[in-house]
Amino acid sequence: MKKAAILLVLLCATLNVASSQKDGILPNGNFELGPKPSEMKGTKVVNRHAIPNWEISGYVEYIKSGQTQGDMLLPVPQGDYAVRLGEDASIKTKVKVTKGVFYSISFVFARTCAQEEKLNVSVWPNSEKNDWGMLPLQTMYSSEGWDSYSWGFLAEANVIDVVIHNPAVEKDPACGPLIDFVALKALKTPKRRGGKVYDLIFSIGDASNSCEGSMLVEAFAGKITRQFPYESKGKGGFKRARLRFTAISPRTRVRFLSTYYHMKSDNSGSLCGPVVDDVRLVGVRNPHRP
Ligand SMILES: [Ca+2]
Repeated sequence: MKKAAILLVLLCATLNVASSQKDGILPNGNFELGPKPSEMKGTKVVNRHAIPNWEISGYVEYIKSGQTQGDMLLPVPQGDYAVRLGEDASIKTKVKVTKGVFYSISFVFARTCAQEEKLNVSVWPNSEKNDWGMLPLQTMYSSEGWDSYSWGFLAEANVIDVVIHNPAVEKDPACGPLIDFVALKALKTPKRRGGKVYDLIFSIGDASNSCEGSMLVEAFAGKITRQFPYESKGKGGFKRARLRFTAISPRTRVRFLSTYYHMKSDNSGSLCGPVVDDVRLVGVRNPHRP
């Protein structure tokens, strides 16, 4: 009896943690909880509310690790299950956040058979017109066959909808990307003003994964673009880089681009590239000093 009581207390504690969103994975953001067999037709999910914590629309499949499609293994990025977004399909979840705070939403995806895939990440409510993240999934940079993406947004309410949508109209509806491990993180943002000078400071390096060669990272901020070369031996290492720019509006888009294609030198045929890390924004008090 005592054991049962302790178990109940633990269970309540767990439920309490799950109901208010902290930094990290969203409730069932790894899709390990799935539909009942009666809510699926083959791999296709047939009930909008069959996946706990999520609402689906369109051709959504629930994929178990090890599953194949023809000769192709469908790589589940994390755990035993992931969802696959087919033609014009989307998944949506409600998240408790803090109004006025910036967040980044991240997820892991794996491409399957479609050539040019894109995912549209959006949140609701959103007072800004045409403000969503259209993320092209064109290259896989990790040898395991999946990669992670993130997108930043401002929470305009204390409860928001997060939507991941595959806008593609493929000939084969079952040809979309696998999605897994959807997570949210609150971002600390410095107060920014138009006309003020900032330094964008970051590290460029390699992941010690046999990705060798002359690499080039282009950084964009405000009206400024600069190229930062990095010689990679594929054995780890990094250098610090700095881009000084003047903010032209209260919100400035910052972008990094890897200019070249690289392949690992281990004959795996995997595409790879430079690593950008530890990005900081620092206000410059005396911009005329070097
Ligand atoms: Ca999973």
